[in-house]
Amino acid sequence: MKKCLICNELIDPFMSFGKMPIANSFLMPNEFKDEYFFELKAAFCQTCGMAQLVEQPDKEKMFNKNYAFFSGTSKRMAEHFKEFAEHVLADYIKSENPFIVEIGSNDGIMLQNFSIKNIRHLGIEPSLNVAEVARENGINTICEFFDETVAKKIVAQYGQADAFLGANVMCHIPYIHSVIKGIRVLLKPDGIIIFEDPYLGDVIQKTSYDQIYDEHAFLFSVSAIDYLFKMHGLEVVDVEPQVTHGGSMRYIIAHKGVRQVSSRTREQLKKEKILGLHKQQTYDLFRENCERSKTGLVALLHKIKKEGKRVVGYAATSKSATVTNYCGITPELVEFISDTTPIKQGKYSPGAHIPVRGREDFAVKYPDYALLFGWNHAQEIMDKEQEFMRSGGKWIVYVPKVQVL
Ligand code: JHZ
Ligand code: SAH
Repeated sequence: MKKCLICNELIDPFMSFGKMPIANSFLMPNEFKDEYFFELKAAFCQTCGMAQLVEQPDKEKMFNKNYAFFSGTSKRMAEHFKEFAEHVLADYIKSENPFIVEIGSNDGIMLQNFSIKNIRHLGIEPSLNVAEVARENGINTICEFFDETVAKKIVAQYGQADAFLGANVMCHIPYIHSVIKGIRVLLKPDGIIIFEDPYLGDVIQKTSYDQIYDEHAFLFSVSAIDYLFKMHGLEVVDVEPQVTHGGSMRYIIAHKGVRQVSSRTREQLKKEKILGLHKQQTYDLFRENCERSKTGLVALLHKIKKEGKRVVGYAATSKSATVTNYCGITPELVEFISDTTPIKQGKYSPGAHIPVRGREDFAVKYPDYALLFGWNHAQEIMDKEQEFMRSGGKWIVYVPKVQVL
């Protein structure tokens, strides 16, 4: 049995999704034979309540100079991070010359909102290609994996931070204790930690099992995050549910005793109890829901294939690696995946080896169905694909249930 990454107690997986590749490793046919796979197993710790992967590939295999996810591909997300940055400045920053630090800053989608106002900032981004996009836009970025050692270097060079921010990155880091020790060194005594990640409650309620893939070492809940930060003399003082990425939670954390804990935090903790996030049987039920979703999607794709209709995937998301590999979706069922990211185009999807092509190929001859792998961007995508729908094209979605729209 494996040990919990948070509290070191024994954990037992509640489900295996089978062999999985690196979700953001798009490849060429000559690379198929050496493709890396690991077993994607998820567990829930009965002691501290943290949902986590049992095995995760080395960080350099996932985050490197060829990282395929560029945050700027979604306009809606750029607006979201503008609002995030404005909220931080309006409600949490008091000092005159603040210093803002963000980990997992990627192409600078969030920090650009600080740099444009000439606010002192630093991004920490280990994937060199995306870090370089940020640097080209004048965003101060170091190319490192943040941990306690890096935190000490930052303090020596820049001094302590007023705010420590992160989006869709804290849940990616299995060595999270070192990250939190680093935050303690880096953060001013009255500083604030604000980060957001896909929320376990939404994943359970919507059976959005595709949030489980190599990069997501954890699926956070308020109770597990509070447990974890309290181990380090910090505490959750507020929470703000978000609609992004299919349902996320923003955590606002401070040194213990410095700020009042909001009633919203206590209410969310109560909701988690009602939802049964602390119970093993919730995860057993989730597994059954995943299996049902898989059976339904596979049956639908085979039925469409028999009718001689065309299906194209829409958005070669990281999440789609779990769906295609767990459900066994091959290029026979899904002709290609349309995606706007240049470095994914002309390559093949990890594991399932479905060709990835630019949006032009989607628009040149609309398919009968588009399988919406970017379901979390449904609004943004459907707004720009009106023509596809007018041509009679239909969407296939699988969250919260398999259906044709
Ligand atoms: P999207 C990534 O997940 C990885 P992914 C990571 N682990 C994470 O947690 C979240 O981001 C934050 C395409 N697209 O945002 C572009 C279109 O083609 O759901 C991208 O390839 N057309 C860090 O990969 C992909 O979708 C469009 O109109 O699951 C991004 O997918 C839009 C809006 C997107 O993230
Ligand atoms: N914050 C952006 C990017 C999320 S992608 C957004 O929400 O869109 C996750 C990013 O975290 C990747 O760019 C990856 O390179 C980075 N990352 C992974 N481990 C990290 C670590 N230890 N320290 C800092 N960044 C890390």
